[in-house]
Amino acid sequence: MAQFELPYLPYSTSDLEPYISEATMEVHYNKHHRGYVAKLIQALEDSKYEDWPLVELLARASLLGDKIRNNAGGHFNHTLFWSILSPEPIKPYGKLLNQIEAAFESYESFQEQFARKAMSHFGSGWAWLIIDSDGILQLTTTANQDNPLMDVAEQKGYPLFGLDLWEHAYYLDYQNNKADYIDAFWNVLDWTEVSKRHQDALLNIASKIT
Ligand code: MN3
Repeated sequence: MAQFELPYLPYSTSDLEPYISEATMEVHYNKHHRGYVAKLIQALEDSKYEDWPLVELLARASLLGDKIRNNAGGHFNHTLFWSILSPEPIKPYGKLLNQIEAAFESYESFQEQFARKAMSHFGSGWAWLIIDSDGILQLTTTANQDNPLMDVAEQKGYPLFGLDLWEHAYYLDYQNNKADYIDAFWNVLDWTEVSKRHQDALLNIASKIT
């Protein structure tokens, strides 16, 4: 049996209000994410990929059928998404803030460029801040449940954070006002976890160079 499970949520489903409602979190975490996990396990049964770790499934997504690709991506993306949200978010700081300011001129300009990237994405998908294999910060989007760790991604890199652009992530709270949802996101994005991911990525890149 494939060992995947719905991750523990480190806050309650009502804690991100008013930015993300309890109703949205209940459907999103308890229904959508639970569904991705169940379908991933089901799809892996009787496939030759049953023992593969999640990162391996993503790295070789091009080999997999749509059902494994979509649900492995769905599980990874949502696990990351819950981990970077917090009712008491820490603002950007330290090395990552310095790198953001160097790459995007200022934190405000970074937010604008991220929002523009996310708004320009048509249909379901995700908007990402990634760090590429050269250590450069990049903004990118992926369709459906794809992500920048997949071999099929146009722009590859290590995701520092992602924003869910599926309508199920915002329609109950913002209807068609995707821009308001993106604005609200900054109020619950916690840079503690994002900075930890940045640190891990830099160490990983350095270990490959030296
Ligand atoms: Mn979602």
